[in-house]
Amino acid sequence: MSDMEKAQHRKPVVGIVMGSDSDMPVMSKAADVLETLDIPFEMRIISAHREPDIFYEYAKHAEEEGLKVIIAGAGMAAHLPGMCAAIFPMPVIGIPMHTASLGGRDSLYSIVQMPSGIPVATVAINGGVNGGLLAAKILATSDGELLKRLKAYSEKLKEQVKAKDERLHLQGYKSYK
Ligand code: RP5
Repeated sequence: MSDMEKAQHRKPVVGIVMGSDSDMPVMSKAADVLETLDIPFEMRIISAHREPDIFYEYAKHAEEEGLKVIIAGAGMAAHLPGMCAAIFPMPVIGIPMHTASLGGRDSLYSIVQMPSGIPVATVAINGGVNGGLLAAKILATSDGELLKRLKAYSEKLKEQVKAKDERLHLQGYKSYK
């Protein structure tokens, strides 16, 4: 089996779940981060409201399936992350979706305002990248190799900003592209 095939067959340790396929543009950013950092993940579309029975089975069995972190994204009355946290015993990261009617404040408040005892680590509205990174950082607390990859990722961000600053210096702000 080639290295690529082996990687594809590794058991997922992160579950990415979203309430609707309309959440995909944001949730795919979390997936891209995990892929970049070589973390095996699975992705599901499961609605806590529209199919509560299927949702319950997912959350109930996530631990025995080997998941260590769940990243849950939802919009409007966004109960998916909180209900994952109520059932799954390990960390749940919530990603509130931007919404047309209330600008995502509905999703944000639904996800962040959890009652004591049931935390959801909530990132920014549409914060797909940070959702993925936070999951990686949680896993890196017990994985030195992953921590090295995360440090390299941060270094790359720093280099990108430095390059922009240099371009600004060379081009001046009027012709900065
Ligand atoms: C939530 O309702 C989903 O997470 C989505 O953000 C929102 C709207 O869903 P659709 O009507 O686009 O399927 O459950």
